[in-house]
Amino acid sequence: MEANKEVLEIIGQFAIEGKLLGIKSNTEGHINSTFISTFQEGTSLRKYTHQLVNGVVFPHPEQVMENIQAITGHIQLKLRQQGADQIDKRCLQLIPTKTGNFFTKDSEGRLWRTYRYIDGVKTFSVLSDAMDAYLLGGAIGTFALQLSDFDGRKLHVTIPDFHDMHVRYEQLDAAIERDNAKRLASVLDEIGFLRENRSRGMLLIDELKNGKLPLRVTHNDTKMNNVLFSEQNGEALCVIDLDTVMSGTCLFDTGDMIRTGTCTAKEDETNLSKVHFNLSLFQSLVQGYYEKAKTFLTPAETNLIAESGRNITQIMAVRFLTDYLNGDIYYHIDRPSHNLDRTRTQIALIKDMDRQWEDVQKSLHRIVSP
Ligand code: GN1
Ligand code: MG
Repeated sequence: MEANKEVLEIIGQFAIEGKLLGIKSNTEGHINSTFISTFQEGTSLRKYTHQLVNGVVFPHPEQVMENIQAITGHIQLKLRQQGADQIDKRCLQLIPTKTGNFFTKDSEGRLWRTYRYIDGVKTFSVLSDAMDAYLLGGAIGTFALQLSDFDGRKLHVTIPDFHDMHVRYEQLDAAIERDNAKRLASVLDEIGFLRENRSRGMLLIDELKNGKLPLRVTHNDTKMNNVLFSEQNGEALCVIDLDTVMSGTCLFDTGDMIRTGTCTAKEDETNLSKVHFNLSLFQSLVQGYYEKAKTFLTPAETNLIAESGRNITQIMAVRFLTDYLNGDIYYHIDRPSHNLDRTRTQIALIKDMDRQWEDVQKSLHRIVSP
């Protein structure tokens, strides 16, 4: 989507002081449409993030906003109580409209929101440094800790069964059955691999449903580029993209952190010889996470941290392949093979985890059972 007159009109509805200098579109996310504006207020420049929430992915976007308001309020209060510095950089902050709501709707009924833009930060799409991995793990662990006393039952379920592997496999089965995009013949190897791994993939969701894993507040999209790092001192400041905050097992979040933080290539890399699982980054990620989360984690959770990385990589392979077979109706794509490329990187990553599995487990146990 372009930064057109309609976007300008939407931005005008939010309670922002000063003069608009410019807007540009940001194409990083796979789901929502995002614009960054710059305003001049007196002598200072202030930036804002405006987002059109994808109404197909989130059929009840008002509920997404209620969840975000509740958890950002909770985290901001915690930060204030702790006397934290730079609170505006450590938690997303919604900007209200001129009439005091946290969103507005456009002429087609679609929901728009505005956040204060967090400046002076960077994100990673591939990690190479163990210290960054340690800090990333710390940020995800801190997020979980900040919300460990928030009652997850108060949150809306904005995407039902989001991390339910049974449901994701049923969606894949249906996509195979329909073969809408006539792509089935080209993905038989990928389907074979995912079918072989089907029953192992059910472990997390089954342990959650049978009560062996506790229900907590989870972010559900802790991929590495949803963590903002300070450009100034490299500190991991803030976990963003709160759309999928719901209740679940914290292993969904360790899993996505491991999936993205240990992979030596981008999620959509086409040269699979670049896709590896980096064990030393795994160790640093888990160390960083565990130091923050050990006060609340149960043994059942800590024991499954490595498995969670494999599990969430698998669910993403299933979801990308499903979308490829359905004709790319869910994720934004820039090329016809985009969802297939994403599927293949996920499978390559699982295969490399498996090659190193014994060491992965040893590494986990060195950290969690000193
Ligand atoms: C989507 O918000 P975004 O584009 O970062 C997806 C996540 C996937 C991710 C894969 C609501 O996240 O579940 O892990 O793509 N979000 C939704 O890159 O489906
Ligand atoms: Mg997201």
